[in-house]
Amino acid sequence: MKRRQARNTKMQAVALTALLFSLATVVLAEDGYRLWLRYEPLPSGARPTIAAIVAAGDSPTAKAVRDELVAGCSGLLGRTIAVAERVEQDGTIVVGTPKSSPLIAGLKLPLTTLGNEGFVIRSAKLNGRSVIAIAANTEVGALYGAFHFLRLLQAQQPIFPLNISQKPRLQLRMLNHWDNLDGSIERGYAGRSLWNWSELPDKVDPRLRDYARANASLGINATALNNVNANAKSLNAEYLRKTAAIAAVFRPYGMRVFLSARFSAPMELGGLKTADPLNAEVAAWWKQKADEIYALIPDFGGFLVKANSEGQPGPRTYNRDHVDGANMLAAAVAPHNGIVIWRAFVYDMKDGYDRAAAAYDNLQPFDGKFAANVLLQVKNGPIDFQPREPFHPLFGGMPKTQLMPELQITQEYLGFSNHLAFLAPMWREFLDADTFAKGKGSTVTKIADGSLYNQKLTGIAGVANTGSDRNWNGHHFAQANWYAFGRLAWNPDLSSKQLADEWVRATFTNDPKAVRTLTRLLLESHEAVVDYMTPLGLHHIMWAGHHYGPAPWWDKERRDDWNPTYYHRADEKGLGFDRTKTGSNSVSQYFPAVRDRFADLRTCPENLLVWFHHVPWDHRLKSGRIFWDELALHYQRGVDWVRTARKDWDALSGVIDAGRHEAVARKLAIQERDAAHWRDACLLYFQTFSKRPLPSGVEKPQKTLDEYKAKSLSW
Ligand code: BDP
Repeated sequence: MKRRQARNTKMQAVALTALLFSLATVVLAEDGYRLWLRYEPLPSGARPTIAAIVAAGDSPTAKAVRDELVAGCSGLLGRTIAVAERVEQDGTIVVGTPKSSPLIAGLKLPLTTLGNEGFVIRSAKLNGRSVIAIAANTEVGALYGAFHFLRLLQAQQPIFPLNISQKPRLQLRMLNHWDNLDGSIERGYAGRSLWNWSELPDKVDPRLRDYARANASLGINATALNNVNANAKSLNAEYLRKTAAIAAVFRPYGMRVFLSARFSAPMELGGLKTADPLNAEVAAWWKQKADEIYALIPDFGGFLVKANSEGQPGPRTYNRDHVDGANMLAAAVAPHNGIVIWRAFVYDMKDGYDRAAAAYDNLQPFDGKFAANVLLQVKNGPIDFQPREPFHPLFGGMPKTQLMPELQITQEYLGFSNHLAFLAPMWREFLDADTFAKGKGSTVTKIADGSLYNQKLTGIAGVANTGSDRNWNGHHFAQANWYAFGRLAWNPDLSSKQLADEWVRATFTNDPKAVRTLTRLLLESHEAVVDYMTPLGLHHIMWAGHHYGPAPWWDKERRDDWNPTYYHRADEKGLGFDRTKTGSNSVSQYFPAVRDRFADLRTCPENLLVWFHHVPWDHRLKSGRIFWDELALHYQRGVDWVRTARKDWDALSGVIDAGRHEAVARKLAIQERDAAHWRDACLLYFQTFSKRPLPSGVEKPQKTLDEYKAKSLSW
């Protein structure tokens, strides 16, 4: 009986592998769907010995582990690697937990400090055979271990001998989807929402399993399904059943579901007259709602809340404060071990106000007042996901509050899914930033991972760039940002170079020359985008509303702080927002060492110059050039980079599969057009103030300023 079972599993594995191969070569010929989980055969000289897979357990997660290892190893080694009952050959992979697998239990691996998600991968001896043990305390840990092992294979890392032990540094590694219930995605550039609300719960798109696989392969363990500009309907009984169906698909992959909650839902859904958080009926409504949700989704993560921001309702609507609101919701989910993620993206506008100071002013006074199951989610910079921002002063500024960074993976301000911009270097800059909160070395990473202030609950969120496009992200290279976010959430110390290298090898090719070119392009790309969009500290000069392309001249928005002119303040003297003592003084929100460095024009990093200073056009920079010339040369440098990148990419034709090569080439052509447009429009406009000629080396604008003003760039 047992033997027949084993034979069946073996036959299933063979069939599965055959199917995967045929899908890979026929239907799915390199359209990007398989992301970094392509498992294409390694070069024949680079295939290690793997004989079989011994995988214990029958749970959906154990099955996921088995399926992934079979598909991955078979694909990479170019032959079927099947499931075996016992260890009979050298090079057998043994995977499981001490509970599910007597073999793993017998190895007595050091798992005690690895928690619920960590894993060990180790070369060992069993039955006199050399094996690779992938072991964890939980099956999800084993799944993470399996994906890590496959990553090593894909990157052609040596796998004999192995002695790896890992656990995630942050607890909540989360995507935030800004998906609306009608299928549209706010700031989404890769098609429609992946959640087919109208078909759920009866029909669940099989693609959701691949979404969960991709996330689990990186260690992402949570996802908020709906837009922070939330519709109360997502909390009604009908939608909760739909969400439960999604949660069921994600569960085996270790992913918990969160929902964005509209603060006024008790009125919209419950018919109450108020949503005042101190009103007993309101609190009772939320408690009952939480009970209802947890009855359907026992491992529901909790609520993500955008309150009193950009017109959303919140406690302040009822003359209460952020703590009243967050803690009331926290009490509702606390009995179920739920979490409330309260967003700090709050920037009420008063006259003469500096928006960069707003979140700190609004939230910092509440330090130490939030409940134990509340996380305050703070964007990386003080304004809004600009191509370059200094770190947000709330990091380090709220020692008694559990903070969690919010990054934006979707490229709202970075050329949508048209521009190649690898964001790992930007996130590294943020994570490495030294807040000096407890002296030198108080980096954002140490605040996020809880080590600086002993923060119990930790996390990081990324606003997702996924959609229904076949390649998930619109631009093949935008997949790298999803990848890098997930990997950094697991280990915020990973270098951009390692991330680029891993991703290129798994996603495109192991060809050494191509790997070198592609990693270089990735690593240079973000700075190039900054150069042609917002060099030297410029920010928020995008066309209002859609944020694609430049409109530094724009001053017609209802709110002053939605206007580019508010941010750059160009005049005949110079350019930039004075945030020092002579201006808004919001620089004083940073700790003294940082404040003093930013506040002095001589020590301020040049890449943030006009973020903090109104810089005279003829101010001399380190290069010896005056500010105006340097600005113009940065714009030109950005354009030049895209041109070279196109040539580099063209030279890879034949090395990269035709489908993806052509798709990326088309995107790069758009990027070049856009970069030149950015340069010309911005320089022509700023020139009306600087009244200086373009320095040599900067090309003549292609159109007149009026033409640029008349029509926005189209995407
Ligand atoms: C801005 C977006 C807007 C979001 C908002 C937010 O333009 O669509 O709703 O952030 O984060 O970046 O709430």
